[in-house]
Amino acid sequence: MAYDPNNIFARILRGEIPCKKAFEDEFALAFHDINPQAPVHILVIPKGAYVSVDDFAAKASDAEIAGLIRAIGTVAKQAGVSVDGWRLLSNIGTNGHQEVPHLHFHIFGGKKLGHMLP
Ligand code: IU
Repeated sequence: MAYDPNNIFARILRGEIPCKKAFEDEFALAFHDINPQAPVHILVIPKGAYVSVDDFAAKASDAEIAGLIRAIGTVAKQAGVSVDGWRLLSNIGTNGHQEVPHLHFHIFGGKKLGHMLP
């Protein structure tokens, strides 16, 4: 799938649409999901234009990959979910039910989560 530069998360990155920011550095932006599915539900996205994990793994630099993973760890720690545990999820493509075509990781936490089954 080609990257659409006008997808909603690209527009959030450009500051055209507001978000409830949780964290930002040179590699990543994190913001609270508009429709939270858990007491903590934060999305972490790379600053680069990548559709999904597939695209990111194929094209991103090692620095971008390390930066995004480190940002995820920082966000989880700052959100206070690291002690009791949390879940990291990325939906990919049609079968994965990905709605927004800019790579994003969901951080869920703040309660005992149910088992995750397809
Ligand atoms: P998905 O993994 O692509 O299915 O998840 C997209 C998420 O983006 C979903 O949880 C939405 O609630 C969330 N979201 C958002 O936080 N802000 C928005 O403006 C839009 C979607 I559109």
